[in-house]
Amino acid sequence: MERTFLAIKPDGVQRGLVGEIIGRFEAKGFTLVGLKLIIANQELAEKHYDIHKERPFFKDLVSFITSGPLVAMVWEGDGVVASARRIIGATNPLTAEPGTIRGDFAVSIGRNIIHGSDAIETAQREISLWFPETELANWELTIKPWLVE
Ligand code: DAT
Ligand code: MG
Repeated sequence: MERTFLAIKPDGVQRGLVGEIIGRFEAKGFTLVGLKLIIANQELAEKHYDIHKERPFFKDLVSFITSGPLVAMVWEGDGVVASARRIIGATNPLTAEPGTIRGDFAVSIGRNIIHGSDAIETAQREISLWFPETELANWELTIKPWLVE
């Protein structure tokens, strides 16, 4: 079953948006299989954003993501990787569509509330980076027949 890694960044936590954001993915019909609030250390943050290490904003990005608690999550469902990216919206919140998380709640690229894996392979890498297998729950929604034909 397809899974993605999502993280409500420290700005989303500080702004009290945790419930609102989790609620959007629950209401959509995806399944939460991993959830924890943690303050990421430098090493974890640098590994997570490894692909951006040559970018000018890398240092600020790592310092922001480690600046306070974030909510790390794994969500499951058919097509969840791409769908979550659409629910999250464009990287720059000013161009993110209204109705998306970034479009509704943010104004700045450096404070864009939430991370979501950009591809299935990226999701697998990020899930194993943030969650040991023992912290993931293998379960099925009892209402699944009302969600999936
Ligand atoms: P996304 O988070 O939409 O996958 P990304 O992977 O390109 O976007 O970049 C990771 C994060 O880095 C992004 O959420 C915010 C920050 N970022 C990206 N581009 C930036 C820029 N030009 N200036 C400052 N921060 C940037
Ligand atoms: Mg990205």
